[in-house]
Order: sequence, then structure tokens, then C-alpha cells
Amino acid sequence: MSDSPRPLKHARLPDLWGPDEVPHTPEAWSSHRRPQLLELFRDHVYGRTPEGGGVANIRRISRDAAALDGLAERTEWTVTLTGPLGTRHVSLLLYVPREATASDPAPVFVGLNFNGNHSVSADAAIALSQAPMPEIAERGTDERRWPLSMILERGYAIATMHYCELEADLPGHASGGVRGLFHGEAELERPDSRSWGAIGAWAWGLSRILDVLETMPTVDAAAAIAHGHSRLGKAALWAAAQDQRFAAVVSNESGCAGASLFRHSAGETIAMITDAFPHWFAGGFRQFATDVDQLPVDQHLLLAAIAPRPVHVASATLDFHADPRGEYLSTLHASPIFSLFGGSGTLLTQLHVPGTDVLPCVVANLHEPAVGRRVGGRLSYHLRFGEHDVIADDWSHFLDFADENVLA
Ligand code: GTR
Repeated sequence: MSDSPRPLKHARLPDLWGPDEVPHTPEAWSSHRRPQLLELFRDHVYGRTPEGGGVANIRRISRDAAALDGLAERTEWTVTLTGPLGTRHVSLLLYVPREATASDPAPVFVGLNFNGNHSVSADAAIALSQAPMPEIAERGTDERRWPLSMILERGYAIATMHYCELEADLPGHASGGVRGLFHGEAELERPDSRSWGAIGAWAWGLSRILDVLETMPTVDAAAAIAHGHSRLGKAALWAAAQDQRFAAVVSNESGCAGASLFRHSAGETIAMITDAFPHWFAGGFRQFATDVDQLPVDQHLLLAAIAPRPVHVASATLDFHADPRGEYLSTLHASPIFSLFGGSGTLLTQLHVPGTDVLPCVVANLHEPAVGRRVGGRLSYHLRFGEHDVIADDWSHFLDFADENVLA
């Protein structure tokens, strides 16, 4: 990030509070504005998640009572997902600290992986992903992104699933994935403006993992932290916004349609993302590519919709595509809602600059985050040196954030 402030493309962000007069109280937020915002995100960005599906069955397919040099129990499960039009089988990989018991269950990080459960660890016992992929990743390719021992040593369980088992990440593949549990081929080929996209499907999958974890005695599903990197960070935010059972969320470099503001003039735009990934969104989202001002939400409102549950946003200095400054600004603008609930966000002082359209914190350029330091409270942020990635440094912030906000 440069030292000089960058303007928002359009100075005015949609208000935290709606156009109709509502008292600024936690109750008004929870009963009125939050549900209203979720409807707007459903209608215009991610699409509407249908009701009526769920987990029909779980079957354990493997167990290692002393995985990771005795640190954890590792199990794999075949989860049968169901909807009005059929079933799909997906694989869940779960590590639980060995000391966890039914009377002292472990909090859990719940996140999807990019390349198959077998990519998060080189352990040859882990089943290869069954997702329809042109190439199967090597075992352990993503170990660097999943510092399992470090997470387990801190007392957290980890549950993960290959996102392409929920839906392959290509246009035209919805019917083979979980969206095909709800809609026939014809409906999926001609989606209406509010129909859900793949991000919605992956978010739905995160909630189904939580359904499974609720049945596991040594896992504390009430202390589940949704997390994800990049497109999977978008899915984690959308899952946590909709499903209040998630106790917290960590977004790593989720960028456009994740933590970053659409109206900040940097990084990926709605035009770019809907060109490259038309299948991710509600059918009607693309219309905002040419006029972002018409979009009735921006992403600070998605962060706010998760409040008062803790949210951590992580960026990297060289990840220009995900727009680190746009992600930080988003946390600043969501902060007042976290304060409303008695917590704190990244915005420490609220300035009012009368007679200007430009947002106060941009004018003042306050609280530029130092690299490598986590700032904020229940809504927090860190900026790491380097490229688009998730590494052990990021995880050490996630773990500190979880210790302070989920366990405390
Ligand atoms: C990019 C995409 C981003 C982000 C990223 C990722 O190509 O433009 O929005 O999701 O992929 O998932 O790594």
C-alpha cells in the first residue's frame, strides 16, 4: 500500500443503516437492518440459497488415533448430502486434538480446500479427492497453507473438504454439484437474476460441515470458526453471514466480493470477476459491472452482517488483485456496528467531515495498519508482507484472534 490515501471510486458507500428511520440500537440492527441486508446480498450478489436440503448420512471411512506424531485423532467421513432432487457424496477430513474430550471439546476451524483433502497433508492414508478435476493434485501440495501441527498444538480441531466436491469450479458444472440437488438442468442453464451461484453452494457446504460437527462429541461446534483463502474466503464470509451458528470468521485475501469494497478503485472489479467467474454469483450481479453505484450494498455491510460475532480480515502487501486497502477500508466502515454491540473494530476514532462526500477515514487516512501487526478487536485486520497466499504467519494471527475472541 502506498502512503497516500486512495479515493473511493464513488465517494458514498451504502449506509450501515437503511433509508428508513430506525433507532441505532443492537436490537434494531439484529431484527431489522441485518435481515434486510442479507436479503439484498441474496438478491443482488450471491443469490438465494434454497431451503430443504441437508446431511442425510455420515459414515466414517478411516481413523488414525495418533496422527501428526500423536498430536491428533484424524478421521475421514463420507457425508451424504441431500436435496429435493437426490444425493451427493462428499469427503470430510477432521483432525481433533488428542486431549479433547466430550466434557472438554475442541474449538474448530472449518474451511474448504482448493486441491483435495489429500493436498493438506502428505499422509498417504488420506483418500484422494473424488472431485471431477482434470488433474489430481500431488499429496501434500498445500501443506504450507495448512500448518496442521501448529493449529492442533494450540488446541483447535480442523475440519476441511475439497470445494470441488461440492461443485466443480467451472461454468456449466452446477448440476453435478450441490446446486443440482435443488434445480434441474434447464433451470440451471437459464438462471434467474436471484438464483444462487457457486459461492452460495460452497457456503452451503460449510454449513453442512457444521451440521456434521454438531454430532461429534469431542468437537465444540458452538466454537466453529469459518475460514477461507481467496474465493474460499468469499464463501466463508457468506456462510458466516447467513448461518449464525458460526461463532466467528476469518477471511484471508478474499478480495472482490469478499472483504474488499467494490467502490474502492483498485484491484479486481465486478466486470473482471463476472467475466472470469460468471458461475460464482446471482444471475443479476453482472448488471452492476457498468454502474457499481446502483448496487445497494458494499462489502463492509457483509462484515457488519456477521457482527457481533468476531471477524478477522487478512491481506498481503503484494496482493493488488484482492486490494488490501479496500479490505482494510471495509473493516473501518463496518466497525461502528461492532462498537454498537460493545466490541471494537479497526476504526478507533470516528471523524465527521461536514460538507464532503469523501468518507472521513479516507480524508484523514487514519490508522494505516502496520505490516505484520493485528489491529482492531472483535473486528480485526492484519497485513502481511508478500503475495497472494496463506502461510503460517497468517495462521499465527488467526489463532491469536480466535484465542482472544472465540475462547475468551
Ligand atoms: C482469482 C479471482 C479472485 C480470487 C482468486 C483465488 O483469479 O479473480 O477473485 O478469488 O482467484 O481464489 O485465488
